[in-house]
Amino acid sequence: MKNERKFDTLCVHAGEGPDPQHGAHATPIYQTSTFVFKDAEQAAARFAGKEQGYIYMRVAPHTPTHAAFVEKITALEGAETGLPFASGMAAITAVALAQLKKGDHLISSDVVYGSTYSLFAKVLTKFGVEVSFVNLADLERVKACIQPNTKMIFAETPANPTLTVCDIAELAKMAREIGALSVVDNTFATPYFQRALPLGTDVVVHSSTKYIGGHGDLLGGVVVGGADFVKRMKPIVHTTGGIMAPLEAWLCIRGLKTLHLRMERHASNAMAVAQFLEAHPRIEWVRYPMLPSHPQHAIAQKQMSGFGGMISFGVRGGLEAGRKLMNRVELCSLAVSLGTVDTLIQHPASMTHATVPREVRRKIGITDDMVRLSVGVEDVADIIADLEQALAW
Ligand code: LCS
Repeated sequence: MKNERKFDTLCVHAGEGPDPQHGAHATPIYQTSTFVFKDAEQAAARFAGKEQGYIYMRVAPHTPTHAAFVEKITALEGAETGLPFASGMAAITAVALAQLKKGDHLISSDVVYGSTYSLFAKVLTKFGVEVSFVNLADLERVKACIQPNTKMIFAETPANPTLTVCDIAELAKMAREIGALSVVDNTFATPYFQRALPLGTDVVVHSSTKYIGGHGDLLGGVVVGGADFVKRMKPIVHTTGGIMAPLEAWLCIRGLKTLHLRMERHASNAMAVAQFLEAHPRIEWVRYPMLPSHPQHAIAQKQMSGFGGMISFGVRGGLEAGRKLMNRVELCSLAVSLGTVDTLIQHPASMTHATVPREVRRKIGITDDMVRLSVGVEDVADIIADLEQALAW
């Protein structure tokens, strides 16, 4: 019965129930570093993995608050289990460390969040991992990049900030055929609009800082997937220690309770804003997966049930015009991050993707004129009015 419940019901209820000790309705925050054992035998059994239970906050399942968050996001993604992290970057790092070793080859989307690019290009390569950045929307190019030592295909879709979309099912199939791990960063779409695991992907990662938390007040990450891979990740997590804090786990639980409501509004607002921008004479181009002008519109329609709240666009007049717009907005906040209830505007080339070398940015379409908008859940008329006044010069 529990597993048959609909997505919106799982958002509200999955992983939660009255606390068995006092009947608290909201999941309590277990702010404790350690747990007291009944006796030395029980402690030994827990350390040996012979008895399930809590040990110490760094060790999975961490605390009951973490366990509730993991159970909720696991239910929403259709996963077996998962692990919570201190940030999206800690989550991606742990997946890479669990899967890759010296001499292995990683294929990644050429467009990824700036720190993901740096992790792959500058950190993993230091430890002898080979990395190919490829446009994953071009399956022939991906096929041509496969090597006998390819052990992981990492897809960010829709990608930050170009909103490039790749075919999740085809990439998962390709990875399976060569015995590599397929990973999808589902931060932009969330499980409300896109579920990669039922399409064959092995592992899904999120920056829960974004839509999962939803209110711009936490930093977190999460990995979900099959029990075998998560089990393989645990020694990495336990020794590197980049786990989520209990308050953050609780904020993620609270955020997920309204994920379905927020995502609907983010998406309908974003559609209206994208259409407004596309028709505006000062706007050179707009990238949003719902628009037929999006290069992978058909793939987005096939694998997503909605297109989210992220838009990128260019203002006629290039970087200077984009700066002018960002300096003139009043309701929108000039800030990085995304997926918050309020609308955020930023410039990828000098902010979120400044660590990506300029020639790489140019090649993959992170142009200097690009402005990125994370459309919030305000009244859309106010968002459009703000952009309109900011573009009236
Ligand atoms: N994956 C994606 C798709 C992201 O957009 C980000 C952060 C991360 C992973 C890393 O997550 P974090 O460690 O920050 O929780 N993206 C950001 C952005 O576009 N602006 O600021 C952060």
